[in-house]
Amino acid sequence: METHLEHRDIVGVADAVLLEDYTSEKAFVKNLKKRFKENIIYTYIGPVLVSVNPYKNLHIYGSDFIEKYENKHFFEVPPHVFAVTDTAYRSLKEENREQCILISGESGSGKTEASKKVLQYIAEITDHKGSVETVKNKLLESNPLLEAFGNAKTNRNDNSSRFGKYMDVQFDYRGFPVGGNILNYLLEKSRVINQASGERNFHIFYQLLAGASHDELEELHLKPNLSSYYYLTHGDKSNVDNLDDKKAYKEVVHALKTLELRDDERKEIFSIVASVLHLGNVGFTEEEGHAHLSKRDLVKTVSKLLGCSEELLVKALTHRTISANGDVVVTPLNRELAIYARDALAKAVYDRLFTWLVQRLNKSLQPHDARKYVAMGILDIYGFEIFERNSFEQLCINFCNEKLQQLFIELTLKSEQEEYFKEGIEWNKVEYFDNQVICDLIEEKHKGIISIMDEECLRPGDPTDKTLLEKMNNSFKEHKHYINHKKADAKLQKVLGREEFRLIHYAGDVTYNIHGFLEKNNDLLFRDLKDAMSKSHNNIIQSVFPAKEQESKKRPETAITQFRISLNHLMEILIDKQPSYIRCIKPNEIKTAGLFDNTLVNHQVKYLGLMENLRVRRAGFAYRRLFEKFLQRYKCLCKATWPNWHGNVKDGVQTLVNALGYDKDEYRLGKTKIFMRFPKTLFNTEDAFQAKKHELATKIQAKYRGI
Ligand code: AOV
Ligand code: MG
Repeated sequence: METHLEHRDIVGVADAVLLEDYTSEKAFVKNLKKRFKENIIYTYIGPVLVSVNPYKNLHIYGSDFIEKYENKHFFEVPPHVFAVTDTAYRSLKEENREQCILISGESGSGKTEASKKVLQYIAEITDHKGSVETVKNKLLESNPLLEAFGNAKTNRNDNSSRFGKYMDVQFDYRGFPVGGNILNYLLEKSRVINQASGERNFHIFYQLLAGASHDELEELHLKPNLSSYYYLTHGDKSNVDNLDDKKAYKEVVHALKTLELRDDERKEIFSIVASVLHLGNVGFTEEEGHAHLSKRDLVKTVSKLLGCSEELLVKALTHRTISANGDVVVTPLNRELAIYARDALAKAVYDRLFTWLVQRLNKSLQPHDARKYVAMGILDIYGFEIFERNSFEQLCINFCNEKLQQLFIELTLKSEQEEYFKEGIEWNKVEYFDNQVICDLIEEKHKGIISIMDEECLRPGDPTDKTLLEKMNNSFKEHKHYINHKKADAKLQKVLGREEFRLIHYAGDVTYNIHGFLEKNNDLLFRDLKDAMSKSHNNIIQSVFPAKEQESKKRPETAITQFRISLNHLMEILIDKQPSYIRCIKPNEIKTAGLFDNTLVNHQVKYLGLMENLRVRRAGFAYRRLFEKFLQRYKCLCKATWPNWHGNVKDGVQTLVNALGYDKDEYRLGKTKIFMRFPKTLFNTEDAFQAKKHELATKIQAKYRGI
């Protein structure tokens, strides 16, 4: 990709590579701010797009903008997510290269919105008829659908993605989208049963209660009253000002139709959603250490909605069957364990419904024939997050962001290095912070946090969160990125509690509370419940709780190990594709338009490695241009190359730069491209070109007038 140059914005510079003082973070942030104040949210660092969340609707995504970007060279138009998409799309179409658009940034920085713009652009510039149209609608509508089930209001973002998503859009040889495939990563299912203060459960619960008709609700035994449901009352934030749950429900129903889900499937989905709400209200009393259901009627409703036997469900919620050495023992649960079983069921049912939904969408998005297609992948994950209290889920989410940062480092530095190498140009390496050390701390075999956690989960005896933390504290005593409470005291940093540990992530320090780690990682659902579910008449429930699962003797992988495996698989998919990068920045913590918090932005610029990115881009040569393009544009500036150069194109460029008087140190000629070190060199050339163009135009005008 070539460097954005010709377009020099009135406000700030469109490509940070053009900054005079490119090493200064202050100058970089100042440039972003200047542009942000003028509602210009996009800026490049070479080919990387930096986007600052405007927190207001800007009129920059309409059909006028689509037209402005379609089929234009990256450097001929101002920075935009459409320009990045167009470039990737053309490379896919013309060179048949698989693409991926990698979107990163912290929670609330605008990743999901950016991913939607990418898809919107693709949909608008491709064919508008027939089967392609159907595919596009399906692709577009998969978004509100998955957001309804997988997004929620958090304290960082009113529409926060609580799952990771990688979506491939598949194109045929004409460049028309013919299908798609979605991979989903670890849904934050603990949200189903509990939410932090100020947060909500997944959107769909509120949407269903606000949008379903009286009859529909009646059929599901629901009341349109949020406070009736225990699982919705924790966060104490039922209504979000800018979310219209009623309207969203209609969109969900519409999307289900577009994606060709049948009515019976829709009914089963909503039965399951409703069953979770009822399940939350199931209470227990305890007598002599045995749990009893306090509202038996509710279990009847739940079993009806889940299509399973009431008797089996009642038993499974209050008892546990354990088989050991061929003996089968049924023991009653106490109240605490019964509540645990209930919550585990609610989480499992919802989580598996979500995965089922993704698979169902994939079925609907599958191309009609099995030819080989070229794909453009769009990666939109949950961003790095730090809350007041951080738990197992935050560790998973932040680990995922570490992996993505690792990929960014590898691909941006690697591709840059490769280009110099390929073109035979000398290059000195730029130093940067490599977060591999943090990835290792978390995932290294036999030594990392994940290994220790899994070991503790599987250890016979009585492993607890406390023993896990002790082991981690011991193992990582000397590790630079791991702080235990003793180290924290010694360094007089913010004091850590005895249940806490702190990781120095690439994006900031996060204090995790160990409480619940083992349980969440174990992710245990008693077999009695699985058994009851596997015999369900609800087709979805039956398919997501297969009887086979019961038969398997092998212990399933722990939650974090499954996540690690799927992330590493994702990295393998991504590394083979041609990447485009969108780096999202959050301008303030209060979701407000027009407010640019310098400190906050500074911090993100630092950890996203944007300055290193810029330095690498500038260390060698800020600009590069194919010989043909360079010669074509500037040939009028030299008598020998004007109007046409007939020899070898590299010689033509050499002749031209000699005539332009470039200093030896200012440029290099590679094998196919000219590389320039300073912005000024090309600016001067561009200015000379503009002047010449003007002069020629005036001459022509004068000539015509003369006639
Ligand atoms: P995220 O995906 O990066 O966070 P979103 O894309 O959901 O963040 O953006 C958060 C909110 O910011 C959106 O709901 C919009 O209100 C606003 N916003 C973002 N980008 C734009 C834009 N280009 N124009 C206008 N408003 C925008 V998370 O999913 O929490 O990591 O897990
Ligand atoms: Mg998101």
